[in-house]
Amino acid sequence: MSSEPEPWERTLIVNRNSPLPLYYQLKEILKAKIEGGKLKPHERLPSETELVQLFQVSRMTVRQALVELENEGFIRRRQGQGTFVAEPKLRQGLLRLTSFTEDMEARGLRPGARVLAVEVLSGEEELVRRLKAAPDEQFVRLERVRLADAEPMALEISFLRRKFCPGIEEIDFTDRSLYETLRSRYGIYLGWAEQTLEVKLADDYEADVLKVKKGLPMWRMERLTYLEDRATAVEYVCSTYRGDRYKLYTELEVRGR
Ligand code: 16G
Repeated sequence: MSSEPEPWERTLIVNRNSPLPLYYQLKEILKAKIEGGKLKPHERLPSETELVQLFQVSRMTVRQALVELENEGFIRRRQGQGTFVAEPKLRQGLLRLTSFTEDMEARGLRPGARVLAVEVLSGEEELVRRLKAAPDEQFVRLERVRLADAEPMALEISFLRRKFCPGIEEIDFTDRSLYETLRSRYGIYLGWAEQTLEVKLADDYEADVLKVKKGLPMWRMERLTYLEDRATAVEYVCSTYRGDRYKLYTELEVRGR
């Protein structure tokens, strides 16, 4: 009657003599199962009560481990349904100037957007300064929630110098790439960008539009995008990407080799 043991039976027991807190040990054990592929995306985790019994720890310990695993994007908890292993994070390279649409298509995901606002602005000193524009220039502000297979991934607020794309405020960007539109309709080829990255916590507004919990760690990216001359800035973007769905990737080289 002996069959393959359940993966849970082989579970490493938390070490009570370790200086590491029990919740942390439990979290690391669960994380290792997820990262090692023993627990697959969408698979259901044992309930809180079952975890209490399996690991012989308190309910508080289990809860704290689950809260942190959720904040780090390893699991999803669905009200009334249980706890499930999340999809692996999307790996976003930092070296190529790509559009959201290109990034999603390269991964086999369907790109989309929910347009929250489009407006024409003028007399914006801050934008004039950032984009090195003339003081009387107009800008188009486009605010979108970006979707991957209908799941909200990021909030993007783009400011475009209107003189390069007059009338762009009339276009519906629900199912359309901004960069592709700049190329095909306005003959604007973006060639270079500067980007900064910071960490922030989701505020009320971001939590609401991205359907995440307030306080979720987020990547905040600011991008200034230039024409191929690397001198004429066309777009300034402030984006907030979900920290639980993205990991950033870069390559490093030893100098001088
Ligand atoms: C990327 C860009 C954003 C750009 C958008 C255009 C960041 C960090 N990067 O998400 O600057 O506006 O692509 O995407 O936000 P689209 O061509 O699919 O509209």
